[in-house]
Amino acid sequence: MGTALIYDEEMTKYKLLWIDPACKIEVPERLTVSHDALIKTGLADRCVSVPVREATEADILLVHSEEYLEAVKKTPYMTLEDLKEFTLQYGDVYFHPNIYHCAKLAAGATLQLVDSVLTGKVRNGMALVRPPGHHSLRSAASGFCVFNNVAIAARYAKQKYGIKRVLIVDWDVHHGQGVQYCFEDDPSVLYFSWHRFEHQKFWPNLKDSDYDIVGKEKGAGFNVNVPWNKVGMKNSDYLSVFLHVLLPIAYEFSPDLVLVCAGFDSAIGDPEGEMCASPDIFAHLTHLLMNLAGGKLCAVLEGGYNLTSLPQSVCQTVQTLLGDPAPRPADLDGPCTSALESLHCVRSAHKPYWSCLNHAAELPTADVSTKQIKLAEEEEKEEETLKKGEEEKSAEVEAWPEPPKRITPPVRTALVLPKDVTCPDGCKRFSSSEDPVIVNKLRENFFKDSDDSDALTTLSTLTALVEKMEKNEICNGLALVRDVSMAMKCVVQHAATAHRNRVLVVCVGDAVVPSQGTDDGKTLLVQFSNKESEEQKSKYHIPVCLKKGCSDVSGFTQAVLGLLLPLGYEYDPGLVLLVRMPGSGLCEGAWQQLTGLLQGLAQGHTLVLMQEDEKACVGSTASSLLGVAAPSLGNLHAPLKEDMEALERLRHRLQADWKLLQTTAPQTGRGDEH
Ligand code: FKS
Ligand code: ZN
Repeated sequence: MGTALIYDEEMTKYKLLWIDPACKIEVPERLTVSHDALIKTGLADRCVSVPVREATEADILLVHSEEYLEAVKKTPYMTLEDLKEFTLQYGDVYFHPNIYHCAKLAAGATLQLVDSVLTGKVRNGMALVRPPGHHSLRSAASGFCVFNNVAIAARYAKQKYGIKRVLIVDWDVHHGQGVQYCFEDDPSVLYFSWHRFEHQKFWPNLKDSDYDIVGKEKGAGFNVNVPWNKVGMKNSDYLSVFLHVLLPIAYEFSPDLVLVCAGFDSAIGDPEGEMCASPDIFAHLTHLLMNLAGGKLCAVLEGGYNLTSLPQSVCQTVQTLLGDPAPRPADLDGPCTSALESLHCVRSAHKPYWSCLNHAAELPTADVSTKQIKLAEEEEKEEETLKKGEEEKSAEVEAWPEPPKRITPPVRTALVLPKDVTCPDGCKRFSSSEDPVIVNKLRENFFKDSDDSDALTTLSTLTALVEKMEKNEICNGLALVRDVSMAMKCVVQHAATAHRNRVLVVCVGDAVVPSQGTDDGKTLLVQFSNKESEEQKSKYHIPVCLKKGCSDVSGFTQAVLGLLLPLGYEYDPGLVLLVRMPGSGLCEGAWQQLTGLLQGLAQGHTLVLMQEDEKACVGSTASSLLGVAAPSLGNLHAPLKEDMEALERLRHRLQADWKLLQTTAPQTGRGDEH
């Protein structure tokens, strides 16, 4: 099942016809450079090309008023003077004789994408459109937007396909207030947006964009705003918000469809956003959403005004949708104080609505008045800047390197299986001729006093497989072995001595885990079990105790999102060793989610170890390794209170060593300390 790409040159055929500094950045080249880059990199060729269509009046009326539609309909016949005047009633937008046609195509392209995904023609896709949509209101154009493409698509998916829950992720750097207003009282559409806010000093300057606007009536809790109060946010800030806000809520919400307002003005170099996230962060943002809704994800272009970082970011997104492993994320050194303040505020505002946040830290009570103070401070600062005439501040952006080409290994998934187990489609059975040096070393370490030649063969095969993964000849692998503990020990030992890369070992279930490498940081070991007694021996050995072990899906999922992934991203391993102990109690769906999510690390280099008698799991595990989306976990019940409290304590304890685990800012974090 492929990835759809929807584009039509016609949408480049309108532009600003007069002088307006607010609108001059919204140019036709935004689309051409993005599409050209997809062609030049060969990505476009790998996609299923789907034609655009015009949205019908009925489609547009799903969101907009008849009066507004009638007004826009007249614009193709207006003179330049009339167009200028028509434009004046709205904010930061321009009209052109051909924009109505393009706006119908932009909305229609979005619906074509939704149709392609929901009929199963493709599994996901991206639409490159102009004009964008997320600011437009029921009866008004705004911020370059005429019709609200994504909002229309959400209503359309519900109406035409009976979709129950839609998640809209708006990673554009502006607040999609149009989407928020459209669904603010609707619990079937969860809207998440992060946006440059600067205590309301940034366009569209609305109180409604702050973290305490959580939705109304039945929709309370289904609107999630993350305000950025400083510019210069980086990869760590974005990833922290995904791991500690969006994903916990999204997994609890359990959408049937994910729509992304994919604006790339949140990338480095953008004159509007002034943020510092690198284009390859979009590979991770995309990857992290791809196991929701069974992989049904539609990305729709919104903003993005730097004609270099825009096409780079678009390519990262599309390549990830195609299933290629994401590149190792760069410089994840933890979120900045301002981002932590926002994180803390949103988590606290949403505490009442989501059981995953039930144990999040409270906000200090004085916060409402703080808002006024912060705004005043911001205003003062601005005055000072003006006085000093320091206008050059935004002019200079440090150059960033072009994201390196993502080379995908010739073999995606290699399996080490007993002869009587058939190799699933799309995978390669792995065997290797024995390297006498390795065999001798293994015999020395593991078989001093026995002569188990079968086991020795398995171990030497595993070692060879790890070697091939390190050389990027194979992406990932799965081995069914007789003795999981011994295989784990062997791979860890090999890695700690021979492997140049750091190894993240994720152990699911009870086991005596090897501590090799955890003293010098060559391995990071995270173990999920119900063994209370396990104590942490070093920064690199982290036992996670859950009351019912891994059998409580909610608790396990939250531990993966809020603990394992932040640790994994910060540690940045070159290999992930995922070990499933016999009788771990982890259900198949959660296991597939874990396998899928972990592939965001180490360029997808994951080696899975399972016990011989778990043959039944081979098919589903292999398909997760091949990049097939995990099935949705469905409606999760609330996780156990004690587990969530224990998790929160553990995170708190580890925060000094692992910055990506932080969810509160130093100054405002007093509320949760005892
Ligand atoms: C110029 C001020 C411009 C308007 C910004 C509009 C942003 C539009 C967008 C969209 F995705 F809709 F295109 N203010 N210094 O990027 O959010
Ligand atoms: Zn934007």
